[in-house]
Amino acid sequence: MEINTHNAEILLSAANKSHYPQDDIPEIALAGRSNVGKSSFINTLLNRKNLARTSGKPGKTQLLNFFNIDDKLRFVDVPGYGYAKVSKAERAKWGKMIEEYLTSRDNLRAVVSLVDLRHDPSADDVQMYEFLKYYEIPVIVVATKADKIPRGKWNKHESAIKKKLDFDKTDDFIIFSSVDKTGLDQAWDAILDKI
Ligand SMILES: Nc1nc2c(ncn2[C@@H]2O[C@H](COP(=O)(O)OP(=O)(O)O)[C@@H](O)[C@H]2O)c(=O)[nH]1
Ligand SMILES: [Mg+2]
Repeated sequence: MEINTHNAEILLSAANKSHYPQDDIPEIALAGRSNVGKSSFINTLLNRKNLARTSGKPGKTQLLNFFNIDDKLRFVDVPGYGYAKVSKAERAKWGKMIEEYLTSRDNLRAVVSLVDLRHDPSADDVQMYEFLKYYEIPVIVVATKADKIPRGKWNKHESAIKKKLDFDKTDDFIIFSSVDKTGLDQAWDAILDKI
């Protein structure tokens, strides 16, 4: 499929089902802990400096943000998890919103699950991955900030992450950097393969 990535815009923000777009355009959702590099990933894929806001204030976005890409594909930015300063009630609301989207959305083709290549996945990362596997949602694991560790150590970090996640070999695993664009083509290939 030919997609003009220059033709990208934020479409709407949704708190629940009633706000989701109603059509058959395929969606790729993006999930990860706050500060993992999710907004940077979206900006890098769409070759934009600041379409998805990269902010120093994690946990601010509490809605599902839908990005329209050339009327052929949507990215759905799921608010980051694991932000300590969020109340229990807010966390529960967040959980319900994500669960509703992930378990009921027919348009959803795959979830890009972002983890930091430098660190073992957090308990939240593992829980998210298990959740996606349970609901048989295809996952593209994107390990971010690869520029921060030497190339010679990438394999070791990849293995550690896969072990901790109990990684399913039918999923994709992509080492990524929004600084030097490592993994950019691979990420697009994996996404286009799912839609
Ligand atoms: N070195 C490096 N920094 C990154 C990368 N991706 C994101 N960052 C930085 O990590 C911080 C959080 O990024 P952001 O995209 O806002 O994360 P989000 O909270 O997951 O949306 C920012 O300071 C980014 O500049 C990357 O690939 N390499
Ligand atoms: Mg963000």
